[in-house]
Amino acid sequence: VIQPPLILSTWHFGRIANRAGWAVLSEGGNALDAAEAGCRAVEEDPSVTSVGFGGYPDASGEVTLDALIMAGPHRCGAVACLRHYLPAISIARRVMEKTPHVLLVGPGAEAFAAAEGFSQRTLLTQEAREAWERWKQEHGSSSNEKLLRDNSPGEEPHDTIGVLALDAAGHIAGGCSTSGLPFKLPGRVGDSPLVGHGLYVDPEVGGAVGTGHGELIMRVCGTFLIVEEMRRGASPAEAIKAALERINRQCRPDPRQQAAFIALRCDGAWSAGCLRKGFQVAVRSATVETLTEPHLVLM
Ligand code: SD4
Repeated sequence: VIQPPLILSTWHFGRIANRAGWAVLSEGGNALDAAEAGCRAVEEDPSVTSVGFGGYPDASGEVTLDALIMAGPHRCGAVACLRHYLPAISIARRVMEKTPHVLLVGPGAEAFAAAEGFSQRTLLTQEAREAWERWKQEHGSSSNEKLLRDNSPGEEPHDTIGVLALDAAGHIAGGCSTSGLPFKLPGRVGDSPLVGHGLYVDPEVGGAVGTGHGELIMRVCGTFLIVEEMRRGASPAEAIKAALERINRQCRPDPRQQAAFIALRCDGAWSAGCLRKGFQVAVRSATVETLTEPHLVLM
């Protein structure tokens, strides 16, 4: 248990998110603003090739973004398959605040972003284009079926920024943002923009965020499952273990596929776990600033 305020973020670039989010929390700001600021900082960083600007494109060379922000069942918004606009997390927040909807996709999400005053950006960097061209030379003539098999993330970067924040007033919020699996089939949407899959937050209980192979997480409503386990009294570690075991038992992950979760209860108790080694979580509070291994590696 860590005394709030506190912020947790996925992967090594979670430190970038935590720096931005902590600037909000340490000034007395709220958890929702911290989660948004954290995701936005990683989206704007071109060196992160799995999120926002600089993210790897889909099989057709188009960068498409998925993002969700959530403070509770009555406060959530998302975009999926969003092209040409940043920050996806802030556009998701506008969906939450300015529309009666939860999720906007593709051209509709882009028209909404434009109407909200966001300007078009080029999301594909030179590095990402070159990576796509290399991939295309190897796989370009493959059938869709083969593509689906081959674009499982091996050593390719494929990591979502996922943030959970708890502010000094005890409010919890989360955000997640990704360009999805690299070289995915056009139109593919992952777990990240879907409530209860890539992210779930319940102000009565806590929150959870997922990363890794979205198809694994989506098949079990991964983060909803974790929050419901915590509602029934499971610790964050036990709740994550239940979700990872469910994935392992029912989704038949192949040896290259990862799934990882962070869970945070409203009292500041937290945990992280993953199917296989490689996942890290960044933690920041008034007394802690660290990038650490998860408590559980299932296999
Ligand atoms: C997705 N879960 O689109 C995201 C990508 C990710 O580590 O987090 N990879 O499937």
